[in-house]
Amino acid sequence: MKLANIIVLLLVSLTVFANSNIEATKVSNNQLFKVSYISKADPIKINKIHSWMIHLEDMNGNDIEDAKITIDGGMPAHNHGLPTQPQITENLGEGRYLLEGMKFHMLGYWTVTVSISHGNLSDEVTFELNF
Ligand SMILES: [Cu+2]
Repeated sequence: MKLANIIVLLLVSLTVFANSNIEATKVSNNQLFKVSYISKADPIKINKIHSWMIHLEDMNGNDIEDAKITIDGGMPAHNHGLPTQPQITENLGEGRYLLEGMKFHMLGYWTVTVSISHGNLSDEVTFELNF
């Protein structure tokens, strides 16, 4: 492969990697829920408050409509949490929830943990973001 092609491929992969903070889907730690988020800000800018939409499904693909969701997170390497206290402010129906108050105030590796309780089930999932 020509060097130029390799460089183009690298740039494309880097772009994809950089955009990967915008959305993600993961199964919760105990395999109870499938959890997705989409950032309403694209790209997510450092120090800028923005919203996410969270989507919840059970493992059969049914929307979960009346869950309680709390958010925690931070930078493990720096031993600090999120600079804000993001909250679910609206149940949007069809398993979607509006999460307001997201903010990342420095470059680096962040985790965002979504804790879910629904009926007598609770579980959590941790998303990883790199800025
Ligand atoms: Cu930090």
